[in-house]
Amino acid sequence: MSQCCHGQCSMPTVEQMFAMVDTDKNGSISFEELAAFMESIGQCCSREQGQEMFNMVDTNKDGSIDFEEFKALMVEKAKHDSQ
Ligand SMILES: [Ca+2]
Ligand SMILES: [Ca+2]
Repeated sequence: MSQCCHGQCSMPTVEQMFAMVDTDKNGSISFEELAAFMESIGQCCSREQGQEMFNMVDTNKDGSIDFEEFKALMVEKAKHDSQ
C-alpha cells in the first residue's frame, strides 16, 4: 500500500522510480539500466546522447548512478517540467 502524497498519487516517488530503473536491484543504476529505461519510456536517444546524459547524472564519476544522484536528476527534471 502506498501512501497518498499531496494529491500526486499518480506520480511515482523517487524511490519507486529508482527501483524501476535499477532492474538488477543492486542499489545503483548502470549505463545499461539507464539506457533500457530511457527506451522503455520512449525517450530513446543515441548511445552518445545516453552516455552524455549518464555522465551528467553520475556526478561523482564512479560509473554508476546511486540514489542521491538519481534524486538530484529528478529534482532538476521537476524544476524543468514546472516551468
Ligand atoms: Ca543496478
Ligand atoms: Ca555515481
